[in-house]
Parts: sequence; C-alpha cells; structure tokens
Amino acid sequence: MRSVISQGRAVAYPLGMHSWMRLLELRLSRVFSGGTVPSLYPSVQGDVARSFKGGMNMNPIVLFLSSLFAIAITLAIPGPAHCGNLLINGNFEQGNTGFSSDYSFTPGANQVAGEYTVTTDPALWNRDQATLSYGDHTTGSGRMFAINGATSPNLTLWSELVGVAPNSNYEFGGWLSTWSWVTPVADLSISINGEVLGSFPAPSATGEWNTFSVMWNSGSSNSALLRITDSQTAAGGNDFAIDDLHFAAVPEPSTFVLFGIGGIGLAAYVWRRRRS
Ligand SMILES: [Ca+2]
Ligand SMILES: [Ca+2]
Repeated sequence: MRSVISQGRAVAYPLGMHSWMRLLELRLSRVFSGGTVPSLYPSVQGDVARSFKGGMNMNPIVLFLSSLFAIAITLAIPGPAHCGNLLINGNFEQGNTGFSSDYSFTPGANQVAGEYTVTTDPALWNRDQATLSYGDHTTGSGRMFAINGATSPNLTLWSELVGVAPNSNYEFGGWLSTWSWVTPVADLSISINGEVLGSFPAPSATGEWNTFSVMWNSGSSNSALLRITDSQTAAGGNDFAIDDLHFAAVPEPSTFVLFGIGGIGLAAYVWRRRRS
C-alpha cells in the first residue's frame, strides 16, 4: 500500500491503483458534493500535474498492466455500449431494401406526390425544371432516399424495427436535403415506438445536406420501431431526400472514463519508456 496526500488528508491505495484513480475520485467527489466548484480549471491543472507526476514515479510495469486492465474492463462491459450503426441500409447504398414505407416505390420517372425512389441524383428521377441535380451525402456519388412528399399527413415514409438492450441510451439521426426550389419544404417528424422525439424542417436551400438527430432511452423495451413521417402535406414543393441514417447506442459516461484512464495510462507508459 502507498498513500497519496492531497488536500490535507491521506488516502491509501493498493499498489497498482495509480494516481489517475485519485484524480477521478477528486473530480467525482466534487461533482456529487452538490457544492459549487470555484476556479475549477486551475484546480484541475494542479491535480493533473500531481497525478501525472505520481504516475511517472510508478513502476512502469505496474502502470502498463493497470492501464491494460482499465481498457479490458471497458471492452468487457456488456450491452450495446460498443455497437456501431444498428441499421441495415442506413446509407441506402444497397438500394430499396432494409426498411418499410407507406409511400409508393417508383424507380421510373416521378410525377406525383407520395412516391419515393433510391437514386444517385434526384434530377434523374424527377425531371421538373425546379429539381436540382446533386449527389448523395455518403460519398457524393452513392445513393439517397428521394421522396416527393405525400398529401396525406403522417404516412410512414421510412421505418425499421431494431432490437435494443433495455435501459440504454440510443441516438437516431441522419441527413436531410431539399431537391426542389418550389416551397414549402418538408417537415420531418421522428418517432420511436410511437413517441414523437423531434421535428425537423428540410433545408430551405436546395441541394444542402443538414443533419438531424434525437436521443432515446429504451426503458423496458427490447425493440425500437424507428419511424420517419412528413407533416407537410403540400403537393407543390415538399420534395426532399434523406441519407446516412444511423441508430446507435450511446456509451455510458463511465465507459468513457475507464477508457480514458486506460488510454492516458498507456500514453504515460510509452512516455516513460522513451525517457528511460
Ligand atoms: Ca448514400
Ligand atoms: Ca412535391
């Protein structure tokens, strides 16, 4: 055992529990103390300097092993914390697959509201003079989901059912553009399991890709029915495209902390090795 003296009290740590743990404890104790933390930045600087010095004075093998341990614990955390995009075809590069829609799939020329296609360029699908020619969001030459907004409200234009872990946080988002200079623009509504989580108007400028996203906690759910609707019902205008949809778990803050501790420890180990 060795002790670290800080702020007038001594704290004993087992060998191998290096000073980064002390820094974490200081930060968390202040966060949860409920009091204000005046002049936080100079305080953090001081703590980091002391902790870094403590880490440097450790046996490098112990520092290396404890860093690996922190990273291993992080990677071993069960659940969805390390999953990427859970959608099958969020970038639409596979074409008209992986999702459901109440709209009519119309791979030929579009002329009326309520139709969609998956295309590399809206101008290849809708030949109106008001339609802009431009590329998808993924690469500029890939595919996008192009929609001529329906006149019936709240039809599902895109949906997918995804399995989730209960009591976990997820982010659902994507990119949205307008392909006709005729107004009004579309107004997307995002819902999961019937709960509306956000509304996003399409860009007023044609051919620009704007991002949108919502956060969601799964609660007791084992699945998420992701749904995008358009609350704009105008036939003229209301022409838009979406691309690069993503639905992914949001890692817990504790995951970031553990991973950060491991990463910093490994960096300190490498630094120490180069100096010796
Ligand atoms: Ca794409
Ligand atoms: Ca239209």
